[in-house]
Amino acid sequence: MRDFIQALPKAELHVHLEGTLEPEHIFALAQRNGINLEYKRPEDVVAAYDFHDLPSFLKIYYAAMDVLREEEDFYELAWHYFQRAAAQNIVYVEPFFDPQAHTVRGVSFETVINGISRAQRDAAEKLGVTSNLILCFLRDMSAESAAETLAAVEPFLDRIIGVGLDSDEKDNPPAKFAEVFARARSLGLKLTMHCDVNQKDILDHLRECLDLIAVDRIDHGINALEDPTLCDAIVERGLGLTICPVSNRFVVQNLTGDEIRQMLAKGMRATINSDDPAYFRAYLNENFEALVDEAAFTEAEILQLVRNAFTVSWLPEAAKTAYL
Ligand code: ES4
Ligand code: ZN
Repeated sequence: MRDFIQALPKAELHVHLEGTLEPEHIFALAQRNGINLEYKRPEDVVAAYDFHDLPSFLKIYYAAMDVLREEEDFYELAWHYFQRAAAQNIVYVEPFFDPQAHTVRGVSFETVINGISRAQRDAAEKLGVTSNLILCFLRDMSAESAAETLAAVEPFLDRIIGVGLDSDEKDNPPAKFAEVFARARSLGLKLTMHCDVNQKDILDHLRECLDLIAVDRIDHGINALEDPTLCDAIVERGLGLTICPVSNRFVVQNLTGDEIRQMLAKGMRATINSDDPAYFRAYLNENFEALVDEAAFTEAEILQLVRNAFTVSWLPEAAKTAYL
């Protein structure tokens, strides 16, 4: 089964580039940038990964990215991820990045996007891994800050394919960002949003995603299963859901194997993804392997999940068919 998973050409649609920052790289960047770490060795960093819910994860995630300062740092971050992707036979990625997490620290938007874009070009040329970038707004920041971020990206519109919404979902509903997402759509960008498991008001968030924002995809979205009307709407619109099994195991203590099967049975286009692989210690193949080990997923199910990812990707139709 491991060989089967490894050999399949795959797409990944839900991976935060900042969530691919490996402990060894945190140390190398801290040294290069003259930053003092409170840890002595990379193993100590991993030992301090104590996630039991989203806020406990986000605290560690934002603290670590302080080592990312220069364009070269962002280049290396993305380049290292693309190398891992290539090694796992991932041929296409739509990675997220969180510009506001850097601009609030005084790192310019240009520094971030130039480093990442250069790694994308090198990955396409040297590794055969192609990618289209998704800019995520931080939902625990203001709608005004999101609007300013969108304005900052306008000179770089050809470098991103869509916008997303991540960070702490509690009391930060999709409606808060209706205006900025409408503006993003008018600029020709695709729209997606995190609808995370176990958030209160999650069904309201999902309904807002569909009815108010009219998203092109949903990140996570497992709770849709609680409402048949939502499931029907998702099937009817052919919307993809980017499920992250190992991330869910950390954040909500559930791998969601049963729920993924229910989605497939209903014709909902579930896909498998790694979310923050450096933190959850599982890249894409390990997420599939977890489904095999813990929920006995079959080759046919894995194949369906991989095909779904290409189908609901934002590749041009002609490019998709090459993979399907
Ligand atoms: C995230 Cl697991 C998760 N949830 C929400 N926002 C995020 N950003 C990075 N990882
Ligand atoms: Zn995520």
